[in-house]
Amino acid sequence: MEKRIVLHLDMDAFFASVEIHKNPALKGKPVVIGGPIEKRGVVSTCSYEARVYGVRSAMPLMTAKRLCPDAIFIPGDYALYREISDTIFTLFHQFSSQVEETSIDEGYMDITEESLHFPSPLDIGRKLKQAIWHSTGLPSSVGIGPNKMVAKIASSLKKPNALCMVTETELDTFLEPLDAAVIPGIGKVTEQEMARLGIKTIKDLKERSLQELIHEFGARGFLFYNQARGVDNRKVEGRSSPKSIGAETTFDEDLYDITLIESNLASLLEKAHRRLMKRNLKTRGMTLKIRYFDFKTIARSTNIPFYTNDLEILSTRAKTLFESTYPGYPPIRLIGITFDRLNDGWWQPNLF
Ligand code: TTP
Ligand code: MG
Repeated sequence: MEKRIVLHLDMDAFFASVEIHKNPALKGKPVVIGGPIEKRGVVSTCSYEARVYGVRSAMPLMTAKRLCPDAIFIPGDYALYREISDTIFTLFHQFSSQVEETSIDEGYMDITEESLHFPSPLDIGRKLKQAIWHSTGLPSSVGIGPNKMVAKIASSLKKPNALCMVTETELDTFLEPLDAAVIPGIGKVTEQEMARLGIKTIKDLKERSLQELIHEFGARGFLFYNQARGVDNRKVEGRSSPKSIGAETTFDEDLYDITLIESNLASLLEKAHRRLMKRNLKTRGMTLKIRYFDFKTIARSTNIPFYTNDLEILSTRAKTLFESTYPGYPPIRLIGITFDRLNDGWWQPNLF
């Protein structure tokens, strides 16, 4: 594998930082996103001031309240975070042509080529952080390394407001003293299993033979063996997810009966929705396509201010879009509905 330089960006306390930027009176205070407190729910994220008290993402709000009674609880404004995320990634794409968005506030870019134009790759990281700061007022952390794993560890270690680079020659001295649990993919359970085997640091992990690791962890043992040596050959690549998902149908004969067309549209919508669910995706955009009897084809789009996979919301939107598009003539030959602006929804908190 030829040498690469990979940059990882992760915004600091993203949702909380947006709220603090919006209302500077919150600066320096423990801020918890997720609420309102009397409803059941979990912490989406919290400011670093709240983390001192042990508050963490995905923790029940009641627990957060107990740990940090003085925290300021703010219900999330998801549409706003999404919008700011779009701004951040628009900037992100300006720094490299090889970019991979991995969540609402996190992504990788391959800067092997771009680095040739700067004294150090760190300059790219610094410029990126500044660009984000100037256009959003938000703090971010950047890690740079010879691969994705090292870049991610580098950005997370010195959070918040980190800018950290690890070169090939520094790899061993950087990794060895760290807890094995900093390796992405080693969760609580694996961490405990490793502890049982006397493995705490990456150095400990490195001292185990490949055979032993495979014996203990199966196929993952091989992965751990490589990771302990700072080896990670995953490429930075754009989403493999589709850009859009939809369904369309051509009628046996051209239709102008609105009720009939609407019921066809409803079943197409359900079909497209099933495809969305199957791929575990959500959408915030929808396009209606209509081809008339004379093959003239039109497309009308609508935006949804948040990602959703809710059938009812999508059905209502589709119906409204159709009603505002089709006046009852001319006869329709083909109709289709497409969900675009897709994203995985794993990080979307329940409260939205
Ligand atoms: P993270 O990057 O994991 O967290 P963060 O940006 O808040 O804090 P850090 O400085 O440690 O990076 O997630 C990004 C956003 O995604 C976060 O601000 C809120 C949301 N999120 C949830 O809603 N639920 C969750 O369980 C997690 C982990 C994140
Ligand atoms: Mg983050």
